[in-house]
Amino acid sequence: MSNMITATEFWAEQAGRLHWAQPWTRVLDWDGAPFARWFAGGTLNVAYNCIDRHVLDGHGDQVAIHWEGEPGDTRDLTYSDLLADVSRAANTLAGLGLRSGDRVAIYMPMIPEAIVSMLACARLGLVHSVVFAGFSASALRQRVDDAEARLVITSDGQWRRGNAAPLKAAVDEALAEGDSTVEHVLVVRRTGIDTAMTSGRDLWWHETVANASPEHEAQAFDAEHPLFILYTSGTTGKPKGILHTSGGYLTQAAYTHEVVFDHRPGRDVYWCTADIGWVTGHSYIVYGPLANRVTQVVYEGTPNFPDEHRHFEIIEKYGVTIYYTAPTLVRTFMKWGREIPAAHDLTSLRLLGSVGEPINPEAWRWYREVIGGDRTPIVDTWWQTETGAIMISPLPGTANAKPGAAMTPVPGIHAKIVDEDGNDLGDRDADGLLVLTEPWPSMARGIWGDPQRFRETYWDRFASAGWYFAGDGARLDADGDLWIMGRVDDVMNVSGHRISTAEVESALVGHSGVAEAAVVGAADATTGQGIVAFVILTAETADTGADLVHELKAEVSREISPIARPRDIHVVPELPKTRSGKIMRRLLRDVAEGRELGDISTLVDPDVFAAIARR
Ligand code: 6R9
Repeated sequence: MSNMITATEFWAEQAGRLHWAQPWTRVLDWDGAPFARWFAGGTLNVAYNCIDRHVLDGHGDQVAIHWEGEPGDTRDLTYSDLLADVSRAANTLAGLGLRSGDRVAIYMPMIPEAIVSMLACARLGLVHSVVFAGFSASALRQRVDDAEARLVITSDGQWRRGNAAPLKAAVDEALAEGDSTVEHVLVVRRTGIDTAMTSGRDLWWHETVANASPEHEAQAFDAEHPLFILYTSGTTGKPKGILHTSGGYLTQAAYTHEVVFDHRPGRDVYWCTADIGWVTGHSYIVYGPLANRVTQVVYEGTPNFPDEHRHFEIIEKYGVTIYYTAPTLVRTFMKWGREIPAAHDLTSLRLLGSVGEPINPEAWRWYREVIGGDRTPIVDTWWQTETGAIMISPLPGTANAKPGAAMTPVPGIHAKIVDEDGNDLGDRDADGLLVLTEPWPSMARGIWGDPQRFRETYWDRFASAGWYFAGDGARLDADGDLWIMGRVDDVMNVSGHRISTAEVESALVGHSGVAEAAVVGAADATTGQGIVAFVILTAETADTGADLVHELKAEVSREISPIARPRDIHVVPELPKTRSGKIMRRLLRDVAEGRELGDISTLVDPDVFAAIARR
């Protein structure tokens, strides 16, 4: 036992990866559990850690970002370039009167200015809330209001499969009605499409940031200073603003990026294909990689523009060594056929990663064989917006990874499988709920504005043990390796995106033709799950049929995002309910997946349901 290091010693050692302006006095303060304080008393600047220190260490000329625009334009940004751009943006934001702790919404496509904006916020102690640019105006408004953002950073438009789609117009729409807390909208010109500017409120990036001073001295903030809010779906219709802070978050993002991807600065060319609108973009494009002095590819567009070769061309062009993507994209590649990757030299790849949903063994094998040339390890990384960083993953040195298994918690992390009542099911042959038993540095510090919901959602279920309930089911096999089985709550996972059934239901019943709606996630060969809705129409609309289904799909796209668009909508006369009025989602899932019906004995009216199933 003598050479065993304690958990706090372990994390203190990991925090030593960062530059601290002032050292911490206490590694973990868990007195206010479940609200942790890590590295209390320490101060640091997150942007300084991601940029300045690399320049000061003589790496200013190293490329930080190989950026590839969808239309084919490219930009290389070195660490010196990044420092100048982030400093300019920080000076501009400070000049607008933004002060440490203020919130900034970032609603942008995958362009360098998006990353620059996040880092400029971090540099000033502003709290960013990145809203995925595929989200609708109303989703943006909801998030802007919840965080009381003073500034929105956006672009005139975004490239999507060769078309310039407006984006700033959605910001105008979002802010049109009623008072909002937004004082300014800062707009990057990306597509050149006509864009209305509201005088006094809206500013062009190229007229402000581009002319600002490239010198800015970073000030250190408390380790627990808020870094960002990121909204994610919960089991209710209202998205949760997950809050992350500075020192612990950056420590674990940097630690995991190095050990899970075996990343070595100056040698690797890394590419994480996520969007910055998701947590993966935060932790594994921006913070972890840049803290580790990465050279990375950032691609603006879709994988099939101008054709299905695009990702493989990019891997070949830049000599990508580490490629991190989602199972849904791997399955899409499978559908396109192996001759597409086979037309390219992919031998630079030495490590592949997967995130966002369980990867089925068939996709895992295809990924390794066809993309990885049967050579590369695959790291299947389990984590969540709430965990901030990777928690469970094989490490590349341990070559025994099993297709489809997330394997074991990374060093420093402790997980268990328990039953509904919180009984520990042991470390072999167990099937139950995944819990995390010890606090970790990058854990969420709460839900913005709603501490009670944070306790209720994650901590109340196993409160006496003090465990974090992840919302996922998992299995420990005979060797003690972990297999993540997917959500056990009403959260769907479509192409790695979390969408709550309640959110889609509320968009559907928002339509005047719909009386009631129930939504389930059904297994889908490409997207993992597909959204299947059952709706009861109001008397007036009951005979409009197919047109209405089409209109309802469009309504959900508009209200939430095209990602949330139901795959199927079934018009039904009745929904299966228990006597206590709960919709029996399990049965709807059986119907949606074309299975024999399970037990329908608890239904109020089993006959009605049998009629639905026959349709
Ligand atoms: C990083 C991210 C979190 C939920 C999580 C789980 C699912 C993520 C997974 C995985 C199986 C993996 N999930 N990674 N399931 N294997 N490797 O995806 O965060 O968007 O918050 O989603 O995604 O269900 O609970 P987030």
